[in-house]
Amino acid sequence: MDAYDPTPADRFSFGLWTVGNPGRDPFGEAVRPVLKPTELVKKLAECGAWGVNLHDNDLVPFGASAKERDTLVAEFKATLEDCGMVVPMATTNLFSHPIFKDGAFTANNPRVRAFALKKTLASIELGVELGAKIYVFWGGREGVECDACRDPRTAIARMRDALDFLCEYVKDRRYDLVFALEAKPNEPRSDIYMPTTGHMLHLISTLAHPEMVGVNPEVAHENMAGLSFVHAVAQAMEAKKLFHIDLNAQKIGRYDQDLRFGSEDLKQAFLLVRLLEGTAGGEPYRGPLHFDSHAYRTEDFDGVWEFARGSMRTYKLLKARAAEFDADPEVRQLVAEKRDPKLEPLLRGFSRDKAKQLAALELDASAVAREGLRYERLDQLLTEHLLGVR
Ligand code: GCO
Ligand code: MN
Ligand code: MN
Repeated sequence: MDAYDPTPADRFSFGLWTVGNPGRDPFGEAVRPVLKPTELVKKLAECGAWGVNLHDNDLVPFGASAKERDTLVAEFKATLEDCGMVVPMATTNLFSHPIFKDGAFTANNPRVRAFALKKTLASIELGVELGAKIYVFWGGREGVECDACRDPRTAIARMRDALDFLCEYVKDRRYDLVFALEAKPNEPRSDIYMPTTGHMLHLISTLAHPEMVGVNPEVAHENMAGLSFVHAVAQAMEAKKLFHIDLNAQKIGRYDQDLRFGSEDLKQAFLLVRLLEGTAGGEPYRGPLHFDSHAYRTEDFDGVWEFARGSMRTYKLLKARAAEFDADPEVRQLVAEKRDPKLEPLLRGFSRDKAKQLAALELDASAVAREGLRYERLDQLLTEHLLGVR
């Protein structure tokens, strides 16, 4: 045990579908047996996790009777209690059953949309019963291959209708539950609607209850789109909409790899942890730190628990490195904000007078442009902190 070993105070969570993933892929069968949800909870607790998240069908198989459901839920709750684990987030599987082949809330057939809503209502009940405070919406199949099948505006409107309906439901039931929307650009569909966190942030601003809805950005998904995950998360934080986060790793331009957090692009992972922890002085994120990732298909169950511990340790290692980086006097000096008490008041809060002063401003653009900004030094310092030599 060292300072980087996870404890429940670190707020780390895993999905049942993550450590429980048997390693099936489009080209090959499962390489690991399917463990019972209660077994997964016990092992996660042993690894130092705080929470476990689930889709409805990770716990209650599709089509189970009410009696079977209640037995499974009771057994699961008892195990959570024994292990001191919580369920911070729950979600609905709206992608596995063939009925969802054309999407769920955005499908063209109203019977599919009705089934998706009905399934989500039941799944919200399950989540609330297990104590979840966050409900994630990942529109796995809310997209197209054949784009001519509907006007994309119709898909957006249908998604809005579903979210508005479900917000009202939660309010009507007086549940202490918020929604978090998770974007993904593609996979399993060729194109998924509202493909980035930015798209989701805009959709939220058009909802009937925007205050109840935030985002659940995922490292892999923003990377698949070739975008900066750190910037997406920062925009969500700035908008006070970072309700949840899916941590993993991904190479740009590949299929959704869902790799162990920090196992690709350590620098982005460092900058992400720095942002989430507020070591540079910004407001930190205080929600669950969820790993939505899978162990390599090469692993047996020892490898899976190695993967789980590794994910959490890497986060804590990066948190320590980020704190040291931001405490480094040379770094502080390099990132210190330039001040200009005469100019700064002109830059905020329009008035005709300020516009006039700006028009009359005498500024030697070439002299300003000649200054070197020393970002090479700053970036090298980051690398040296990351590699543990400073
Ligand atoms: C994926 C998604 C999912 C969701 C999960 C919870 O690419 O498969 O990331 O893992 O996060 O369905 O909503
Ligand atoms: Mn995810
Ligand atoms: Mn994913």
